[in-house]
Amino acid sequence: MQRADFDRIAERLRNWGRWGEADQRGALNHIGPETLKSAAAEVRDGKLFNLGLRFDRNGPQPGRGRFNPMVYPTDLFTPLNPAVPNVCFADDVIHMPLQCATQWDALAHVHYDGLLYNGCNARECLTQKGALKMGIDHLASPGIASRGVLVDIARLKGVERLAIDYAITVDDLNAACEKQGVTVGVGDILLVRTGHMLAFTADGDRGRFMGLQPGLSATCAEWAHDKSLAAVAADNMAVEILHPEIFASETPLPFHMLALRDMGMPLGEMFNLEALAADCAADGRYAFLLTAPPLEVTGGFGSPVNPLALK
Ligand code: UVW
Repeated sequence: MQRADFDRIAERLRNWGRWGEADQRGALNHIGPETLKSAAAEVRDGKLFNLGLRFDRNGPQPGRGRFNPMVYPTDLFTPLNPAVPNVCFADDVIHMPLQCATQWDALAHVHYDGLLYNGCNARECLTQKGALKMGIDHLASPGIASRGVLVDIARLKGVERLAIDYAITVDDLNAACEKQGVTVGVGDILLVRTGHMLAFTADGDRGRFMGLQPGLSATCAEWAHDKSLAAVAADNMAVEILHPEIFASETPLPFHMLALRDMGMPLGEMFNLEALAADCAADGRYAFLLTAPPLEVTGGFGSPVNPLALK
């Protein structure tokens, strides 16, 4: 995408000031009491789906840059009272990038032209102590829960997984909603299934999972804006398509920039949608209650999350 085209879209989508000059929650402001009540009303069958990957050494990171979590016991068989040695506890510590597996991107995660969401100056906000503004803590309190809607683009296209160079279009999103008989409403969180997760969970191919991948095209940000979505999450690493031509352009990661920086819309990555998608296809219900609270890491640029879908 040429920078001039990107700028035209960015200007139309920009939510700066919409929820006040001091706002740090962005599109999550779309989630009001009505959205939460409609989300709760989607729980009818008592079904629960865990959309998170495990946090351990066998995670999706292939070993360059970000790494997989390392968990060490710090106490094992430690007596609570040395005088009573048969009553013990175990504790542990984890060393991990906040971005290594299923996670939310904070609004501070990306920026361009020196500015973050709501016009925050990146040089002033992004510090060695973390994000002084737009950190994940602002998304974590009071948390992220809403009505979730799954759009299964792989199923729409009749494939197990999309080809790695497939860019999901606005037409695809509309066609999936129509085929699935679901509408998205104000404050909903959209979950996009590409099938790319299977490169990791079925094939164990971390390099492929974290490499070039299918995902949303930049113009899908306009759809998300016009639908007043609160957040978008997907089963790949980047939500958007990762393609060499886009990386080489003037606007690498354009969906990230439009969503996080211009719209203030959080992105959820590496959500494992396989079991949920199979169930949605079986019962024809693609909407559910989604709870996905980030950890309240002060100034964090992201957070691991263990999202749950309830139907
Ligand atoms: C980057 O790689 C910058 O972002 P993400 O992990 O959010 O895709």
